[in-house]
Amino acid sequence: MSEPETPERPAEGPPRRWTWRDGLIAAVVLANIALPLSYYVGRSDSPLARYDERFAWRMFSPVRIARCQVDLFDAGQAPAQKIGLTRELHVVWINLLKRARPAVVDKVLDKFCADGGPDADIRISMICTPPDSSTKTICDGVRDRDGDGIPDAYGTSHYCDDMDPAACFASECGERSAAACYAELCRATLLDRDRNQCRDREAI
Ligand SMILES: [Ca+2]
Repeated sequence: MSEPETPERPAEGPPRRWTWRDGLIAAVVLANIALPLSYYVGRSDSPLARYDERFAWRMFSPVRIARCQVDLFDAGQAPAQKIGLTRELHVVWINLLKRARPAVVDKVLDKFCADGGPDADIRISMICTPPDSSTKTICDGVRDRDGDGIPDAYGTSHYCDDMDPAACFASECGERSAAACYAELCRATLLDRDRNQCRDREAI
């Protein structure tokens, strides 16, 4: 009886070398991790930076639904004149302004400051809904039809679980009035009208 034949092991070739293709793939993967990571780590202190999610992982981000009230004023004349944005800017720029895109804010201020010459005095007011406002019942509105001091939204909010509306309101706003609580939790002033943006551009 003959011995079963042992299959021959394939000859081992030289170890695989790192090619330029491997380097290219690694670079693309690294860039796709590093770019979004920069939104979460080492982000600028500017209040606008949180709203700039172009390179972030934003699948579940509430920032996308945040909206801002933006007004520009020409204070180089007295009294200061509100600038008609729809007359001066394309609607796409206005929509991006309302999403607090820092690069867009910067370019818009560049334009109006340049238009106004060396003594230009352009002010901007930007008040936004904070990204986490969608999880706060008070941000659904302060209307109180029955006049019991509790905003009506607390009667239907799924954030209240088994709490009664008064307890739910107190758990979110404490001793604050509905109006004060709304102003604090649902409206964030990102840019204040008090500053001449043409003189202090590095603040953006
Ligand atoms: Ca009520």
